[in-house]
Amino acid sequence: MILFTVLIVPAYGEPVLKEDDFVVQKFVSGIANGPTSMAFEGKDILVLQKTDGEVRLIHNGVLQEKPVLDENVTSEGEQGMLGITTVGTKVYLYFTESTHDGGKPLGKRVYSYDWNGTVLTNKKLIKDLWATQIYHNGGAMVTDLNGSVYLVVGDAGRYGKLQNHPDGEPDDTSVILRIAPPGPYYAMGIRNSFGLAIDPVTGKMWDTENGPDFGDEINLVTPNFNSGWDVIMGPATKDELQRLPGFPGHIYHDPKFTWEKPIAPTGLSFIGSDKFEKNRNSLFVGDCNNGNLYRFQLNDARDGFIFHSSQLSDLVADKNDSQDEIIFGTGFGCITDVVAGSDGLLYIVSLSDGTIYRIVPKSTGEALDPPSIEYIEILAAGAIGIGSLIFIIKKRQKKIKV
Ligand SMILES: [Ca+2]
Ligand SMILES: [Ca+2]
Ligand SMILES: [Ca+2]
Repeated sequence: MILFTVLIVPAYGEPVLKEDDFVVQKFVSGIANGPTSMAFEGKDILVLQKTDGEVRLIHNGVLQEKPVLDENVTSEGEQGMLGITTVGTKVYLYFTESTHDGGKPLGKRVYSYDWNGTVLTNKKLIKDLWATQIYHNGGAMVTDLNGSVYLVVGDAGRYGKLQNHPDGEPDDTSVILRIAPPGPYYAMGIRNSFGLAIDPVTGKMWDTENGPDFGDEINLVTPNFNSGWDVIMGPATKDELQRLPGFPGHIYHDPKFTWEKPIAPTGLSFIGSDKFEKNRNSLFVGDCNNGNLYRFQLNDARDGFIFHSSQLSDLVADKNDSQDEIIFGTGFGCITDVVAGSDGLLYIVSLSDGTIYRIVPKSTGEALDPPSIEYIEILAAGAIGIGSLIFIIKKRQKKIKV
């Protein structure tokens, strides 16, 4: 006698969008070991795995089994394979390198590689940062409109001049560094950050910054920016401004938006494509604590935000303020990256779900390339005689629902 049951395992933690004009698709799931960041090379996607130091390829919407690179990383806390950006076929990676995965730390390092369509080759050391800490290593990288590459590094537990203390020599902590071509500190006074973005219209840089138990921020990062840590987090008081020793040549600016209660903001992105025509004047921001995707409306000068709610017009989400106006979607788990794709769609990397979600305007219909794909796990369990077998079949199906 054969018993055979088929179960369709329901998808876990499905994201929901607040607007009917868009749908969210599970683009690729089953990314093991904590996806932290992704980047496009043409239509291909390179995605980083935090804890094993692998870079995986998504080709035609399918996660390829063999990694295109496998580095040795420490991964405790906020260490691991952390940041990626590209300049043509040149790929820059930032990670906490070690003797072997989980082994003795060697340093926070940026390497460049060449992408040949199959693997990352020609590894070259670009920047060796002095030490790796369990927390506040930063990680996000970005390329500006001129092709210059930037990296954000957190305070790594240091308290010197770069953290707005009177003493303690600069040591490449709490900064945004121009990595290629090498340049002076672009910004300092940053506690920690997981997000950098370039406005495709103005070319200006924006970041997210993580406060301690208050004061998560979104900043417009002008050249020689001082973000204020560890004297100031969130908008400055007069007293704090007076106490700020500052750093030569660097100018303090308040954030463009602050959360009083921590949300752990991470990746952020503008999207300039025709497919998001109504959102070209928006900045999308992800968080890790609540699984929210936020959308901020830019002002005409694109140097700040517009709010309709009086609660948010003071540029602070105080702990009892409604955030309805800025929440675009929920249920994404711990978002680590938000990326405008080369196909004009918006991609959301979820570390906790091991998934890349994709946001598609309904108006674009099904005529998308590559077609959206979802994985449905069918668990087929059968008992045959005295033995039993469990088959897990991953069946790929084209998703037609738009
Ligand atoms: Ca590895
Ligand atoms: Ca700040
Ligand atoms: Ca407020």
